[in-house]
Amino acid sequence: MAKKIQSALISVFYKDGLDKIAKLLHENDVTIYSTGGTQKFIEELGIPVVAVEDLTSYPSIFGGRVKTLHPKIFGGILHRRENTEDVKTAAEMEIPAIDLVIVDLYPFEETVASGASEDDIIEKIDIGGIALIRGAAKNFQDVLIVSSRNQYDDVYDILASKGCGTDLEDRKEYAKKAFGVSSHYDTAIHGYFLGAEDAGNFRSGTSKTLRYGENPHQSASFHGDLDAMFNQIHGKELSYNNLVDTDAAVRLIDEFEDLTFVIMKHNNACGVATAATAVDAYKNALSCDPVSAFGGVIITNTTVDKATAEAMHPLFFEILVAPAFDEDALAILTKKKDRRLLIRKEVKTSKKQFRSLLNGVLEQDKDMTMESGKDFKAVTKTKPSDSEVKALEFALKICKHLKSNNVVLAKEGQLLSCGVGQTSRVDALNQAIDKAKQFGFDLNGAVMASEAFFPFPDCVEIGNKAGIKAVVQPGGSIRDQLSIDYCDENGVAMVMTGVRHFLH
Ligand code: 93A
Repeated sequence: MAKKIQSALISVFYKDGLDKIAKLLHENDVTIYSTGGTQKFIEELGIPVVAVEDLTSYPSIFGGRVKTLHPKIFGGILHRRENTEDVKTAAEMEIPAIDLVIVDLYPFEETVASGASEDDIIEKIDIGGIALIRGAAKNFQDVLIVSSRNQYDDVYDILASKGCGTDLEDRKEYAKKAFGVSSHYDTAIHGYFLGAEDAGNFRSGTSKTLRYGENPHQSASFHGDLDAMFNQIHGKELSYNNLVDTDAAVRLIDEFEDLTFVIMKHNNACGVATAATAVDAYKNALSCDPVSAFGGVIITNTTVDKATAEAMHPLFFEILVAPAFDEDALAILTKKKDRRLLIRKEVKTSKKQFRSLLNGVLEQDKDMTMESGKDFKAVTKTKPSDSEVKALEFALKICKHLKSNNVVLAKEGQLLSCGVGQTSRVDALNQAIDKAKQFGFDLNGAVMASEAFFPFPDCVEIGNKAGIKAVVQPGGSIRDQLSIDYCDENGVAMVMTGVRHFLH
């Protein structure tokens, strides 16, 4: 049997949509208690309201900071209707039973997103409202909690169909939603205090529904603040896969200070080059693997000029991210309507990384270290030349951002080929050598980088036979000496970094 609601407390920030429910309650003789602004709104509908102040005999004080925080309110919500002691105390203290609580919290996240001052943001931390939500949800045995304006329509339907009554099942369901609302709200506040770098922007940003997930049958959404990072000036909305690729692209390009172009495909680089001009960097990046570049994501750390846009225009690519675009470059690039063009803004991102798995979430620090020539420990008789050191530094930066197991083959300023995501390092190397040959690169004098140690000397041997003359790897295998011995016997220079860069 549905339990008829006798009295309700309504305190909402956004009043829109409240009229239907308020009228229904009034038609069913429900006593409505309410706070200042909400009271005014309901009274203007011609519905009588008891002011919270009249119930508590206490005014709203401190600019509204304390308005519902009173035992008559919380006692009315929390006393157990089946407990004779509770009912007796409520009667003695003239505490009325409140059976329905409708709250719409101060818009904390919207206020943060609007760029408001800290004082304004702090004022939008709802205290009374969150306590009402938690109190009413705790006492779901007796009370129905409506904790967001998004719930008005569904709650209206329930109440209308049950003569303004509710079942325990309804009340428990809405208690569950209420704790979801309160936990999201407090997490957003926590995120604000932590700051974006520590928390991950998703904790304080907004949620955006994506067209679909990794595949069309998967629904998906993004939680965070993309607008803070990018200004999309052209093209379709970013998809789930676009976001994943863009993230990988951003991480890789951020390794480079020199003028660089990166082409990403399915989270891995299929072209990276550093050059004196943007157009050369682009062309060299594309030449690495023009087949994979089809449908890829391109990112650069320099302004895209007309010459580069002309070189790029024939390629079908999903996204181009750059710090700026020249007007005449834009005129060319915007000729294809679906192509997404993003201006990247200078914004710090989270130092943390999260991944959902099993029945939980993994959290770790992002891989923020990068070794340069001064960290290289030469372990072979042959030492790398200055230009080989530069090529090794370049190769290692790419290596760090490819799926394990990977091997990178490069020369100074240009990725020649890579093998990625293989279950053995030998497979990764063979893949890299095959691809380099496929696209016409001569590996003589090229360098090789590996994100983790060589467990056997086979990689240095295969690499050397393909023309590799210098190698960087972290070292740390119990069989390191076998790889070193091979290099010494064959005049290959090898350096170790001591730092592994797995990426899974
Ligand atoms: O400042 S508060 O945290 N102090 C309170 O005691 C309190 N009680 C309700 N904010 C409080 N509320 C919030 O006021 C509600 O969550 C709602 O968002 C808003 C409704 O105020 P009004 O009816 O005056 O527009």
